[in-house]
Amino acid sequence: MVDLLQVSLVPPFLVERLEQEFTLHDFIDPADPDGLLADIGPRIRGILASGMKGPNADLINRLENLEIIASFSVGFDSTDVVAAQARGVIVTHTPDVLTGDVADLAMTFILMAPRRIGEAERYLRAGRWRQGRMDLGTTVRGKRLGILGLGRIGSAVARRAEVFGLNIAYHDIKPMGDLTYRSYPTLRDLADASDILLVSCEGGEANRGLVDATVLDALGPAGFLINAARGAIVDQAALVAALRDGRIAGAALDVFDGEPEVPAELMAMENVVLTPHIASSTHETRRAMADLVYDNLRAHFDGKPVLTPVPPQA
Ligand code: 8YV
Repeated sequence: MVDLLQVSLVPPFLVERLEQEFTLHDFIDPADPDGLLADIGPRIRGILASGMKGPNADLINRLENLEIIASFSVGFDSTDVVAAQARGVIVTHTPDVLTGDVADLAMTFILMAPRRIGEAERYLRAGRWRQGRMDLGTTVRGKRLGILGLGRIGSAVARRAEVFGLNIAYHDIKPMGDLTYRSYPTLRDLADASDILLVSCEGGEANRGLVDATVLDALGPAGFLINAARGAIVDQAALVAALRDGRIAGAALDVFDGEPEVPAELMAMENVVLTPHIASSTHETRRAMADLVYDNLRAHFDGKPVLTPVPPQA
């Protein structure tokens, strides 16, 4: 059986399925990584990774017989793809199958933050309804939604947001062809022209801190920030400061820089919706992601082309 190194937690049903056809070695939190690699390293031909954790260049380069890294995620920022591809190692991810659920959560956030749904629920549960009515929320209909990154997920959110009467614009590094949505040349211009700013671009070093204090100030005191992409795309300290000082109105966040740690200051804020990276966490989507991880590995080791390779990054 082919030997695989598992560097991240994935659902048990994927582990069980893989274990029927592969030998899986647990490398999630190894007590003695060097000792383990000295023992099994030469046999490892594949790595099982996720959006939370993937192999760095050091690990990739120590596995001389590595052929493929299969990530249980659409985002591949946790894996050093450039190092892998430089060595001819294939990297696969799980696009498309999770687009609908991630877009649904982002659309939910777009409604939740301005309508103060999280706050309203806490208000009721705390028994405060008896003392009076909660303050008013803000309607989303007719508001301007700015999308940073109009890829698969950004476009799927745009389609949903149209139904809710939002006016859509975007900023993307790639040309998007003939779209009815207005494109802004810079993220700052987009933020300036938005009531709600959705972060929907790739993670990774190139996009670290892209949404900084100047972008948040351009969004302004009536603006909301939505992020279900990667925490590090937003300068988290700048976001906390902008929320604390009322320089933006609120935020809804599924991802954090340094998750699962979440800044205590954010947790204490009423005008912030917080969820623990659940955008793709449905039974249906997680099964589909698991199937795609399996299918990619199976295809590769059967000598066939993989289904969903990460395109060349360098
Ligand atoms: C997963 C993700 O939560 O697809 C991604 O990029 O971040 C998520 O779907 C993650 O891969 C699970 O570890």
